[in-house]
Amino acid sequence: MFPVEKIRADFPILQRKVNGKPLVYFDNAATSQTPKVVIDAIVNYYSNYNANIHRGVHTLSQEATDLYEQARITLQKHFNAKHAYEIIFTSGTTHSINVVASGFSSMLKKGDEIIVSALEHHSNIVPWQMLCEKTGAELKVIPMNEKGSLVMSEYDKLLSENTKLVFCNHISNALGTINPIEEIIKKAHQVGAAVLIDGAQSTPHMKVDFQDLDVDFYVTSAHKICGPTGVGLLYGKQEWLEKLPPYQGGGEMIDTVTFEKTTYAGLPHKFEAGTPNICGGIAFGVAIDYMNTIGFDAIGIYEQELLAYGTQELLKIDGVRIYGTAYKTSVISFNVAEIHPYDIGSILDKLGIAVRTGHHCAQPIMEFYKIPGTVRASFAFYNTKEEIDVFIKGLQKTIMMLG
Ligand code: 7TS
Repeated sequence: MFPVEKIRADFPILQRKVNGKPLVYFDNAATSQTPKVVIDAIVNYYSNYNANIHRGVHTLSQEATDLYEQARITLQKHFNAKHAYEIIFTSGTTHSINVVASGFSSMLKKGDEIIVSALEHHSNIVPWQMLCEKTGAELKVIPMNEKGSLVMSEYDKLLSENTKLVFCNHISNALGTINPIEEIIKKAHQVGAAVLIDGAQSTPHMKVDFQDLDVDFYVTSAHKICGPTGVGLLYGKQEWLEKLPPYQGGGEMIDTVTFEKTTYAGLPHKFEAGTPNICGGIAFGVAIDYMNTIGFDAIGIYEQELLAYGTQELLKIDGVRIYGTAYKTSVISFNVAEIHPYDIGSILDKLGIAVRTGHHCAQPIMEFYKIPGTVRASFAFYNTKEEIDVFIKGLQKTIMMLG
């Protein structure tokens, strides 16, 4: 049996009340909650180690540097990167994608093509559009179908020797669809294109192996995986990170500076200009260690149980339509008859139930279904079937009030 009650005791926020009711937190796809070990690591860092890193001769600086670099190794091991210097700390997924998109602006020209999927978060669309505007490259889109899956036969047709880059999320934030990224990566490589996978929604639910995937770039945010906000990772294969120019200039990312010429530091420092989120990086490592003590296989199985139960109970309610019915993680995006998702979300909040409503930064998906948005309930491994029961009762009450 999955020890959910023991796990829940690790998360102080799950004890609080919202609007006088026990919190039911079903907005995990937006951000996950933080276990006490991660909170303690943050307090411990600022209480005992706070210093700038990589530059001080003094003890605090050396200890902080060791903790930060140890966190990089934790991430390297967890994601099976070949080298620790292929793990770049960033401020999150959005930052990581922008580093790569901006880096490619000197490598693309008119006539080159970039492929994205129809299931992307805006942060994996807009930077590529900006890149196309700068370079004259063209953006092509792998379409989706009614189930919320990518139409892979269309992907085959889009690929050509003009394809230079392919970008896709591992899992859609709006629908939960798990995309066939192994196939996407393999086929892109057959035409010589590089692939970036947005793992913001996959890394909280499954163990990802960068070398096994043979992926060129992989990005995620710590705050989706029980870590703090403002820190994330950019993984790149060594050869790609060496080819890519730095994103920002500043301290920490140089080798030598004169007014005539600056030479850049090696990896990973070339991409880590300025004082980073030191505490965040350390806490990111602690979060990954915490998740591994529970185990990603166990987490995945338990979350699938929550998904199956939640889907079954939701479909008993008249007028419910679920969007995205493909192979997916624990996300349920739905609407009830003609009721506006915002109204449902607002009343659920009064009952202590947190869901997200709206387009989920994935407007093209909403356009596909011709809807303004959905209500999204997204479950994590610390949620329970009892909470789903509270949510279903709350939703029934909401529908009665609005109906
Ligand atoms: N990519 C995907 C697939 C995401 O789900 C998100 C955040 C991002 C990129 C951006 O991550 P950030 O940490 O840089 O902001 N997704 C969501 C969401 O679904 N609701 O709120 C944020």
